[in-house]
Amino acid sequence: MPTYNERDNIVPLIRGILEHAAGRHMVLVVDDDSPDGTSQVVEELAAQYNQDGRLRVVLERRTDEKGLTSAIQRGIDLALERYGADIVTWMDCDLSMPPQDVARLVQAIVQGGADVAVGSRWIPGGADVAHGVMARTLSWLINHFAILMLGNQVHDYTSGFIAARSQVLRAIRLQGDYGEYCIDLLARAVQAGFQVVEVPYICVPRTAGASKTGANLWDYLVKGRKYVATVWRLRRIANRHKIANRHKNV
Ligand SMILES: Nc1nc2c(ncn2[C@@H]2O[C@H](COP(=O)(O)OP(=O)(O)O)[C@@H](O)[C@H]2O)c(=O)[nH]1
Ligand SMILES: [Mg+2]
Repeated sequence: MPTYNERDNIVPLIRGILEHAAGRHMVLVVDDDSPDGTSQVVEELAAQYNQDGRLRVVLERRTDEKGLTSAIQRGIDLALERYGADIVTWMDCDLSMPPQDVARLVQAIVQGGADVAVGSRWIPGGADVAHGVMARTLSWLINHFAILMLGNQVHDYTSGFIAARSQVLRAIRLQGDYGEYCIDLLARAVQAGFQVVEVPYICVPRTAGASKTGANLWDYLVKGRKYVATVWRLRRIANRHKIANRHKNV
């Protein structure tokens, strides 16, 4: 769970996740030393949940590094190497992704046999009621561009709500600064032959705190430029693979 200034969201989010979780599980929060005191409320919650000697809530407070993608990667590394996780899930910690849907993603892997499960706003049953017309239109545009260039195995390339088997995360490290890591991960997972499935979910407005993407067109365009560049890069790699395979088959 990557957090930056999510003090008022993180506690109800973790409680909601733990309420619906089955099997052996734990919540790992990677907080970038948020000035609003997110780390402190997570530590207090961890003290409540970890009483019987079993780790259910763990805080990793980073002071040496900042950024969404590297925070998620740090969480993945700890989950795999220190805690021996078989499946790692991550999401926005602003309550825009409903905590009860975490279990649905995990089920798609455990029961459905998928390697990666993607929470998707852009398939039947999914929706985005969190964002205004401008943000939704830009998301629609970038996702349709990605579908056109990279294939329609995924309809929400910028989801950020993911569950993946350890095998996938050992094969693919996250790249990028912000949401473009998600396009990169999903496209490379599909290209590598992993089974990627989408699970519809409804993205709702954050109730507390502020978005790190911002709310104006400029903020979206600055981030969007990296998303477009990522799609182009992946498309070029896919083309090169196709040409190499054609030569192999001749
Ligand atoms: N650890 C960490 N988390 C971050 C950083 N930037 C954003 N986040 C978290 O990433 C998630 C997505 O950010 P959010 O503000 O919801 O962005 P939006 O969904 O693009 O509007 C939230 O859980 C944030 O707290 C960062 O630099 N470090
Ligand atoms: Mg968000």
